[in-house]
Amino acid sequence: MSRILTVAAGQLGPIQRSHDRASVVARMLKLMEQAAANGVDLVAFPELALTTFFPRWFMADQAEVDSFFEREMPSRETAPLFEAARRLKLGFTLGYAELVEQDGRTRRFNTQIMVDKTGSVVGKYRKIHLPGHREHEPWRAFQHLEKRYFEVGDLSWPVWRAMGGLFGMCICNDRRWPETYRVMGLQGVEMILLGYNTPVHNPPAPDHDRLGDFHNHLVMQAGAYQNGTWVVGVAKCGVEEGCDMIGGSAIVAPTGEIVAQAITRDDELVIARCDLDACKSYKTTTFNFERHREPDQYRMIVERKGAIEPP
Ligand code: CDT
Repeated sequence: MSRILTVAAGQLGPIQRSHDRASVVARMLKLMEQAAANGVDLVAFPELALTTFFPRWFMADQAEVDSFFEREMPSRETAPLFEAARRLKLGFTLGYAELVEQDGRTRRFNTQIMVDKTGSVVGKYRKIHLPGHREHEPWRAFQHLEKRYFEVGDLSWPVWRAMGGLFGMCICNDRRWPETYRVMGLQGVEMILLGYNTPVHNPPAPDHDRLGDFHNHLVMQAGAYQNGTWVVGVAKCGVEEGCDMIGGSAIVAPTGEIVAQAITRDDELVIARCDLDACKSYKTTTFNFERHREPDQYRMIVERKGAIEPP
């Protein structure tokens, strides 16, 4: 048995602050055209794919912050992506900053949607693990103010039936946390699509800088293997507004192996034929959760937040 889905990571090179949404969408459309010409079913785009990675700046003026957010999806500027999906019969995922009136107030999330071949939104995820800090920290070479500009996502990690498989999403820092993959693994996920913006330099821990690419693949490969799922990781990368960001977009099989990987830090399509049935061997043996998991022994994972050392 095989259920082949041809998937592409639509890696994007840097987006400078002066680049408008129309120019970014034009770049994405070019990748979508290439994808369709190569028989791709689904192309994944990065986190916050429509603008530069704005949490690198402290902005006191909320109107300035909000200029990076989308109030509707599709919007006038993003509609061509949805039209291309219909025309090319090509699904896509898209990360963007979402501003929404919800629960009687304005809320802001770091969001990713999945759109199917008919141009319909089939899934939405709001980033849960927001890295960085809340206040201006001028000592840093650049800021990472996701905790200031976004709320923690309120949708957990849903898994959707689409395109003949079971799909889930997460965003950037989420990929470093095993809980992210496990929540989707417990819903039988067969492919996790995730976008990222990862600076090479981590101001609080510069000793990690040389390991950025290694850690990127390490966590995605572990998440894939331990949950018997495909993982598609897509970078926005290169030097953006003077900030160097890792590339390494990769398609990881349920074996834990990388089957395709970007070679540039620019706009690049990374394609792989993914057999969703390749998940089965892992989900029914080594990682047969029903048979082998012992949730009673894992209670601390949900009851305790920070580590408490024994006395
Ligand atoms: N966008 C994002 O989540 N980036 C973070 C950078 C590390 S923040 C200290 C990441 O985990 O890749």
